[in-house]
Amino acid sequence: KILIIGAGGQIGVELTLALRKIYGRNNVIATDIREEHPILKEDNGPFFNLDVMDTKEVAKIVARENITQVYLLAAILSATGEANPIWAWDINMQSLLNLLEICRENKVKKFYWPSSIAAFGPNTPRQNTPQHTIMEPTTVYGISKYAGELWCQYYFNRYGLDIRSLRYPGLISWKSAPGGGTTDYAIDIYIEALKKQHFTCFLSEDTYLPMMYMDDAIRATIELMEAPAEKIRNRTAYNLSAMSFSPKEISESIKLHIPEFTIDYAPDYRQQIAASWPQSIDDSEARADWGWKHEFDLAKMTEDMLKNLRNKQ
Ligand code: VAH
Repeated sequence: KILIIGAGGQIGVELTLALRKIYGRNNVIATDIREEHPILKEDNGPFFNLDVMDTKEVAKIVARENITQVYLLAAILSATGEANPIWAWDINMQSLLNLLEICRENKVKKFYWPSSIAAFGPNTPRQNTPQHTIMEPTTVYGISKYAGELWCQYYFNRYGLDIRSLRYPGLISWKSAPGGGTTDYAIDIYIEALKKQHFTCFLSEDTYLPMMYMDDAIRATIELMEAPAEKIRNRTAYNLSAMSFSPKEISESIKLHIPEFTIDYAPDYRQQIAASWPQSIDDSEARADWGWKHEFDLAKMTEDMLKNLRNKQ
């Protein structure tokens, strides 16, 4: 059985639905500290309220439900993390350490924990950022993701725990709300374009960032987890990429569908977070090792986002 922790989050909701399609609804247990997400309620699969920091409770569920795979998606993201650094570090790190120990003790077969391009920093080469390069993240979220990658590699090397991870770019989705990220302007812009035909962007117009449509991110996660263990060369986290764009470029792609759409820019504290991250990512090792290939570019994503957001209204 599969346990998903943080199943109510931006990635969690869609990953839960996707895994249930593959493994069967009752074999994928969704948990979250918040009450069950409406989309999961509708899906009517197994759900428990669970605080990832309650180690005893987590261990009880893993043992009682004969869990063989764990997806740990609970985290405090970059923008929120900067407002509460110690709290964000504690949650992001202690949750991972709790689960690494529980998975080791219960001989869980596979463990997934997401990293992020936030694990890179301002000294990292910013174009086509390589898989192996200078890290030195400058946000608490990024520090926790880089430290977490090294802990994952440690548990693989020392205990043989089959842990896998991806350095997600900014993820764009319409089904579930984002949670305090710096890249979330790229979600809000679509919602505001439909509602008000105008958007005030908290990043400057030429802020290039690596981005990915959620459909691609979910497929990448499942393809990574289903690849034969011997193909996995990186036990920190794989670089993963689809596209890079700036607020100016995404607004142009929206104008093709909503000609009256206008945008203005009011960069805030999230500008320097974005400025510390790469502008484009080299994911050739993911493509070579387990056949990664993205499907959504900016035009295709904009079309899909606007179509789905219109239907959702
Ligand atoms: C954030 N969406 O903005 C997340 C992600 C690369 C960005 O880690 O914090």
